[in-house]
Amino acid sequence: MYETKKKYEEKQPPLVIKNATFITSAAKKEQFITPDKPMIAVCGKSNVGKSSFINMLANRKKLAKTSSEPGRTRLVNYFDFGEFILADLPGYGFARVSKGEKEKWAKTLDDFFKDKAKISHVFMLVDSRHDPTADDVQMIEYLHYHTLPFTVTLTKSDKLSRMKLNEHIRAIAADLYLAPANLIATSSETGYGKIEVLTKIKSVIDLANQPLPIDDAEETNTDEE
Ligand SMILES: Nc1nc2c(ncn2[C@@H]2O[C@H](COP(=O)(O)OP(=O)(O)OP(=O)(O)O)[C@@H](O)[C@H]2O)c(=O)[nH]1
Ligand SMILES: [Mg+2]
Repeated sequence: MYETKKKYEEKQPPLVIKNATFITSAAKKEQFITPDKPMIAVCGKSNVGKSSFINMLANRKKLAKTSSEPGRTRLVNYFDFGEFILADLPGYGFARVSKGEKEKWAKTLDDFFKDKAKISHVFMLVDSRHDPTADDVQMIEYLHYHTLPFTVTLTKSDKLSRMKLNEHIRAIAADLYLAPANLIATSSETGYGKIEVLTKIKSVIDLANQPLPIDDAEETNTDEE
């Protein structure tokens, strides 16, 4: 496994993350931040590996708190990655919480995604070992409905053989009505898929930083100051 890790990290990354830092946590929309650079959100069911995915990108073990106990991240946690902001969202679909708490999480997620002008991209994480849950399918429908750009990213792929992983990629893609080539398989244990994720992030940042065409720029400048 260590050899594998080395192999993935030897490739030249398209984007170098040097010093990612924690910015703040938000429990409700009044605490959400308005970043001055592209913001990328990471969502998925609880325990799927969102915080580990963020740590993999940051090259840090403990930037985002991880836990084997599902439902740990109950807040929106913002991280500064230099050229972009990453938002670690509360996981959904955790059974062992009260109805009231579930509703609170759903509201936080809804408030977060409603402000879609702030969101440049969403990494929607799905466990590579299992079929997508009903909550995953609902999340995808939600992202489609709100026309939020997203990439389905499979986690924990180190737990499958290469053959099984390819099988699962095809099956999960079919369940979510996506082309298998649009999914990125990752492992925060080995760094597998990290280059593909960074390549996607680089293209998202480049697109977000492109100047607006003149007409659009005039339209968006009509805000009262
Ligand atoms: N083998 C393996 N384990 C992983 C991977 N990613 C996450 N894990 C483990 O899965 C558990 C949950 O990971 P987290 O990153 O805390 O998951 P999360 O989605 O942030 O969870 P919540 O914040 O509770 O919703 C931890 O025990 C991690 O070590 C992976 O790529 N491979
Ligand atoms: Mg987490």
